[in-house]
Amino acid sequence: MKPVIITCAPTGGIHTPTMSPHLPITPNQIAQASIEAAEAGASIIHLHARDPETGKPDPSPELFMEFLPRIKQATGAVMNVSTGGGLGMTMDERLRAATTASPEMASLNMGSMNFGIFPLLEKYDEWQHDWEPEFLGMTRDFIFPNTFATIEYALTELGEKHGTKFEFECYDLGHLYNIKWFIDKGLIKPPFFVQFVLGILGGAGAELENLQFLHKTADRLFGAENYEWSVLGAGRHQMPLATQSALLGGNLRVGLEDSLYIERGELAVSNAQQVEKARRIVEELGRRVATPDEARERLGLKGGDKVAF
Ligand code: KMH
Ligand code: ZN
Repeated sequence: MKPVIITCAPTGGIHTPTMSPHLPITPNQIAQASIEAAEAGASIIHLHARDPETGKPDPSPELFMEFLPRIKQATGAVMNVSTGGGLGMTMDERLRAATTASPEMASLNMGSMNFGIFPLLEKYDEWQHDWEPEFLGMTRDFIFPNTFATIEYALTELGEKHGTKFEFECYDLGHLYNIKWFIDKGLIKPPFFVQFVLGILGGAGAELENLQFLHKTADRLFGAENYEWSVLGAGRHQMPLATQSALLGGNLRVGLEDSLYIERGELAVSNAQQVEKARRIVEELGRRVATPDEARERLGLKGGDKVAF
């Protein structure tokens, strides 16, 4: 089996400051968390930005530009700029940081869907900021829009024009068929990277059977030799699914974007702590962790010297 590509997503746009004192918020904190995660074994860093005062997800390229060069200088890691952004942002807002930074990788969500994070409301009695309960609550009546037109726009504006390659985030079976549609149109070319996202309310549940079926379907649609696959389990499913992926020959993603915990009832004190745990699991299973350059090679990335930061 090939070495495991570990992606770390240090902050995301889903969890809010009340939920953990360890969630990186400021550009400084995001840079520090990313550098530590890379040192612990993550070869790809999946990045969002937040308003440094309120912690609210913020798409401003200026914020990204505060941490991207710092992480690049301190590590060899591949920088992956999210185009998922924060729930409720327009597609233009979601793309702006990536088209400004011209990174080696960007995320791309492969279908429109319900994206319910409102159940988190019940877990907290008090909030640090008013925006937090409003943001979570609005997802009861929210569709995360990723239409064919917007996906095509990202594939051309970012993929074709910047040579950026994607972390194709697939939350359900139909999303694989959407990838296939764009392969047939010539807009997605191998090698490409598929992230199976399991356990989001609105997408497929985090069961092993789902992962196996998605993986089997992807092999059939794309050909196993044409793509790399990875798994992200939301919340308590994070480490169990990461372990399953390592067992099945896949890659994995951890980070506080996806889970705030290191084990049941215990908050992770850092992103690096989750990367270290994932790495221990991988190595116990007889695999090793891929270096950033191995990830670049396998994913066909343009190289860290061809970005705009
Ligand atoms: N937060 C994850 C469930 C993105 O940034 O494009 C999905 C995600 C979206 O990573
Ligand atoms: Zn993300």
